[in-house]
Amino acid sequence: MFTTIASDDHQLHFPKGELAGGTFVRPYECPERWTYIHDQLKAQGHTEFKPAQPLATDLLQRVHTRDYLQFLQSAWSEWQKEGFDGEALPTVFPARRMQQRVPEYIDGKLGYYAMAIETAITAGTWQAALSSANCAVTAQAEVSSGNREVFALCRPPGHHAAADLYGGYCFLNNAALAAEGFLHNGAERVVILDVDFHHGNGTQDIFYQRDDVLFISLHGDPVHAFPHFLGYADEIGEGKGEGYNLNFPMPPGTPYSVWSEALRNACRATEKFSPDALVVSLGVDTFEKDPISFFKLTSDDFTDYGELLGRLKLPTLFVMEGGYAVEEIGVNTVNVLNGFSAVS
Ligand code: OKP
Ligand code: ZN
Repeated sequence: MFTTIASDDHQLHFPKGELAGGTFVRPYECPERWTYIHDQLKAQGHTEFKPAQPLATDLLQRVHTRDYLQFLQSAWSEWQKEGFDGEALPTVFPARRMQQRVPEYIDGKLGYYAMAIETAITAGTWQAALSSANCAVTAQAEVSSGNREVFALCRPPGHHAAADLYGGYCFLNNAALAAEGFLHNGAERVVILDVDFHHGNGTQDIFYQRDDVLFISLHGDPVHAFPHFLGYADEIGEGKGEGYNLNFPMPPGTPYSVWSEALRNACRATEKFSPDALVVSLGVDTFEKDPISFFKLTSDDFTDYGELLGRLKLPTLFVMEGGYAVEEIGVNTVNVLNGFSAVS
């Protein structure tokens, strides 16, 4: 039986609008996602839930910059101070040949710290993002103390958030914080395996120059898929991090037969690295019916790859990322955990 670390505070982040296709739509990343997963865990006998403990500030600062954390905490009040009616969204960016310095006015700050504009900041965003990070790190501590079946039901997700960038529904990088937590608790090497449909640009960037965390991501080719500007196969790491970043971009329509071959390669690379812990950035937006993604996994495929992960026999933490076919998000997520349990 899996132990789930979850927090009700996720519901404090519920933006009304996401800019998609040129209009505001109800955000794909919505509170019911959490509820469907929560209910499915209970329905399938994963009935142990534990609350999140507050994480240490110095851990937070190992992943994110101080100025970025300060920005996230004060963005909503700075926005409100201007008397704006809507939710906080950026409109202007430090694009090529413009200065990379932090302005004082909130419009400028939003653009400076954003990597995408679909993600609104609202009154409860910071508290929700922090609760999500707390879930990841509390769950990591649970794995470090010997529990072999732990799931961090994080919402909002984290893998697009870099040291000083938010966007793609992400604010704090939950998986990166968990990896840092493992290192802090004595691990020498950690693998972060990102199976979300989207490339984990934030996680890649955070560990790009390091050889103690191997980042592996399977995702929609950025030529066609968000986040578009990172996630190519030639991104292999830099400096002493060279060789410790591994991307598997795949084209529209990719079926499980192809996707699972990439996962087998990822598992071989993981074994070769011989990590002390594995963090799985678990997004289930690889599902065939996902409304914003283009892979073709079926619900049974999730069980199958859960088994592949279980066969690694590593201390493993599952951290929730994306998945937007809300009716099936619970089943697909729990299928991965059940597959893992069946063999581990
Ligand atoms: C977050 B996670 C859709 C464009 C994509 C952002 C997607 C963020 C995905 N109109 N918008 O990796 O699941
Ligand atoms: Zn995703």
